[in-house]
Amino acid sequence: MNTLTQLRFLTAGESHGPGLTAILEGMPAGLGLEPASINGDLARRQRGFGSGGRMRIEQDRVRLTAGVMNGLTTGAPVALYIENLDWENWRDREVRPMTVPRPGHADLTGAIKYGYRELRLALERASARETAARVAVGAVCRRLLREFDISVGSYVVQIGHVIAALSDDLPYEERFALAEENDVRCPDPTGAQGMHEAIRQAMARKDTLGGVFEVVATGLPPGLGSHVHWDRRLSGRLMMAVGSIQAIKGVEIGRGFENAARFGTEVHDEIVIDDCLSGAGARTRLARTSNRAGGLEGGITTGQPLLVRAAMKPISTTLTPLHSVDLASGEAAPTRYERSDVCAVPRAAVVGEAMVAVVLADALLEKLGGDSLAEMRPRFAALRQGTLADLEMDNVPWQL
Ligand code: EPS
Repeated sequence: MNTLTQLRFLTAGESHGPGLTAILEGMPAGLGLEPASINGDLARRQRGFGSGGRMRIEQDRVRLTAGVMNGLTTGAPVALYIENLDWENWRDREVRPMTVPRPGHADLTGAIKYGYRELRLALERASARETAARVAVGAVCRRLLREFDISVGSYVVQIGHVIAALSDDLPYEERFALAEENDVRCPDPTGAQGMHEAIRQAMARKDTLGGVFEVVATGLPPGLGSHVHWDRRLSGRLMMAVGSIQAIKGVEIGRGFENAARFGTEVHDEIVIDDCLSGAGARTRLARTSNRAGGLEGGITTGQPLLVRAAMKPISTTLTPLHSVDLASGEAAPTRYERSDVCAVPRAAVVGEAMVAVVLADALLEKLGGDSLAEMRPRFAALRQGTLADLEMDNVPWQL
């Protein structure tokens, strides 16, 4: 099962085991790759108000153990390893049996599927600890995108009932920068205060909170993805990748759900001639008056910013017990608290960036081909950009 066409990546590792392993296959040769650029994203994933005690234990750092020589990718699989510092607290320890499944976690469904006789076996792999490995892989893909001036950022727009007030005029790069300045990753300072307070209240009432984040990619060329087959549409590929993140329950491209309540004439991004570029020597370009489609039409990039929005459910490990059943006794039993987070939306946004970066790097490789960065560059420069000159029409009668 894979939504990628050129790249492949696997992760392995348990939440409280020795560490996380990832292998990324299909990266072209010649890409400069230092652990520092990956560690920056790993650190960003660890920040955020609402985390439990675990984030005070971990200090995620990557070890690049294959596919990079002399600071450059070789085209061979890139192997990445992140140590779990918490392992020291678990190894050789007698672990308390876990027999009461938490509603919302994979405890029960995992045990039904795999026949586990101990629920922790499901928890260990279902845990969002695995997202550290995804962020490491995403950071490598982001390095490739950056070579073509494509950037991917994110910010939080809702936590619980608190919704950020963001002006449509606020440029994405500014949103990304503002999001780095507070512990809920929200570009609206007032909204950020409200979100921080909402998480604090959830802590006080021994509960958890979800929310919504946006991931935006800028600098994309038009023409990535395809309309010709269901599994080649970039919209679906992005939705699967982001929807596969732990606790994500809804993914939309642009304002998908909001647009569903509007007339078509209020939704579609009208096509105009960009006069700024016309005149002697310049090629006339087509432009849009809005970007409600979120940068994709027919499952293909339009060249406008690509916007993916994701809804995260409240974390299922709650300090206030929920009704469940003790599978050992067969009796009704309250859930027992396991150390966990109160709100992970600010951190999930960084994971969303990683998954979007992987899908976009894959789509770029699909479009350009190439075993090395050097082969990709001239092909990128030759891509159609949606100028009138690029789109000559036959304009004669024809037959299907
Ligand atoms: C998680 C539970 C918590 C989180 C963990 C995801 O871990 P622990 O049970 O060790 O306290 O902190 O996330 C991470 C370790 C991480 O790196 O993001 C869960 O049950 O999903």
